[in-house]
Amino acid sequence: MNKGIYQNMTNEKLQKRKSFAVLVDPDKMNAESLSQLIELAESAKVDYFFVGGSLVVSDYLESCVENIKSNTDIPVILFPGSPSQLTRKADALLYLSLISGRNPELLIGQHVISAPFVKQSGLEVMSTGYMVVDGGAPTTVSYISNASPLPSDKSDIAMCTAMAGEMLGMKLIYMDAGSGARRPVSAELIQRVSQSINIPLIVGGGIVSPEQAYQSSKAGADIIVVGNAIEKDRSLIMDISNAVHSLNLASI
Ligand code: 1GP
Repeated sequence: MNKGIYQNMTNEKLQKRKSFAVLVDPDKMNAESLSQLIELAESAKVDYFFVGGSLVVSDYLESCVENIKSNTDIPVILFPGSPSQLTRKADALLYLSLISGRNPELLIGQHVISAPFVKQSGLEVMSTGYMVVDGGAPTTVSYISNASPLPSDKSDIAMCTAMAGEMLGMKLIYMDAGSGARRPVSAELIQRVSQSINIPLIVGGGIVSPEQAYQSSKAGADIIVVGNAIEKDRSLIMDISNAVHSLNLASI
């Protein structure tokens, strides 16, 4: 099993190279739509598949991961909304602690419960400071987490939260406006947070156009995540991937 995904992320960051992750929600997939998505992702040179969601109600997660694994070498990283969304069939796990909230269950409680499974799973575990930022509408993640999102105009809070996450030993920071957010995380917030940390910064939630993906990457996001928009329009995979990767041309 691939153990070098985090190493790869930090190498890319050092070289100021940007990456693109497609979020797969198993509830919204069947075998046919998934194989079409994999094909498109291969040709668009997508860097990662993230698999999961705030709430996964189908039992398709494990076979979804297996399906991706047997059809592509693009790494599969679990992005679980709860410990029930874990499978050792993936390559890596975003071990999320909701550091923007004050709900102890999501800061440490669920990790205690999942620790024995995670430890022996063989997954590459990447501790991630997860920051939910207000995206202009209540999202599933803010309801489920029972925690208020970080105000989108308070960049000082975002910056201090990310710094604290890094100093507590988190390997990644993920700023998320929530799936289907009305407003993605602003370029200003991304810029301030990225300038205050040295670990890779993942940004997602409400990104619906290549231009937004480009601006978020340019502002300092190392990995851009898109889910909803691609579910609606598959052709965006190629356009968003090109937009994000266009920033890498200078570093070749
Ligand atoms: C949500 O960051 C992800 O947790 C992606 O959001 O589905 O809005 O692209 P979208």
